[in-house]
Amino acid sequence: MLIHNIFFCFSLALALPQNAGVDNKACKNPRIRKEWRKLTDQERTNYLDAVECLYKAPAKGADLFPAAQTRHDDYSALHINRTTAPDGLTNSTNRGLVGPGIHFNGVFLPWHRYLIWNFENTLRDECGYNGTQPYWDWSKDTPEYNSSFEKSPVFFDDAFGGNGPDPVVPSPPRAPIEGGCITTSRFAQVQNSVGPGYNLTEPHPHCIQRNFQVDLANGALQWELNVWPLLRMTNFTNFTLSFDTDAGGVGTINGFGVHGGGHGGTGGEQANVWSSINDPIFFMHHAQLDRIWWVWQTYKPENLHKFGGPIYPNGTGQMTLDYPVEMSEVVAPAVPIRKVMDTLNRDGQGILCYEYEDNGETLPN
Ligand SMILES: [Cu+2]
Repeated sequence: MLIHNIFFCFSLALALPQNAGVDNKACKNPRIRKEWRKLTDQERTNYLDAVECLYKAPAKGADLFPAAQTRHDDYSALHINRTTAPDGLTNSTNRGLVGPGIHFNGVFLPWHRYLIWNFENTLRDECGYNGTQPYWDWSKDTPEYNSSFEKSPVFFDDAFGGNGPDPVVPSPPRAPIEGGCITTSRFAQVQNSVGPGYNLTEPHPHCIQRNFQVDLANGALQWELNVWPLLRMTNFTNFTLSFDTDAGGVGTINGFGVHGGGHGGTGGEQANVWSSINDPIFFMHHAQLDRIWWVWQTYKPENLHKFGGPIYPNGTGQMTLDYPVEMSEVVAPAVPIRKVMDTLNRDGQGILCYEYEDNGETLPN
């Protein structure tokens, strides 16, 4: 008992000066993010209204990325730009970045976490939304739950619309995996002007294309088969890189992890590493990926501050918590990775304040 008390006083004395004065930044009322199916009809409508609002509001970053016409384009341009330019498109006209990018490296999960946080804030600050970013637990739409990808309620007419029925898409330029324009839901009207692929210089208005790859999705997006192997990992580098490999080694689709399973399974522009963000299903999918990281961080407390991974997708370099998570001037300032590690900002040094609703998901032993 005495030992316990001494330890308690000692740790309190250590903790107090460090945290003094930053209590106001700590997260007191976290936003709770819910699965699409757990929202009420009104909550779903409110989210869709807010996203539609971004597709209609004018861009703030047209001088940064001349192709951007809408506020949603600001976000798409940001993702395209940070994904870095293909060879030959790195000139100043299109602000083509070279460098490690934001996929297949250490910053992948923190970057997309911070992106979604800013997107959620923009929906709330600029489109009158008072809810949170929902997530799509696609594992519920696989044979594991006696369902199948294309039957997901996210693809309903009153949600994000369905498949692209006509796989032939005319010019302007196409995504690498072509698909048809979606014809259902309010998003059938959307015209995105940045992309497809790496296009930031001139508006190329185009529809949201999809091209479902049902077998790929059903094989790559099961919870116990594909997510449990991730959750069992004890090393962050292995954990994050395994979002893009067949982590279990037993999945039916070799080489596709849960990240590519959602993108490639939806197909069309969603399969484009640069401009997948043009499809509103992007944020639903990436919120689920962020949630998997959150589950990993919370069900074993020692995982909360674990971080690592290469700087470059080819495996070179070592990222640290000081590496910047960079947005664009019309979205949010850059922050070091350490500030987006804890969604509940328990040390008062971070910026986030949300968590995911516990929906009774099973966890590996
Ligand atoms: Cu991305």
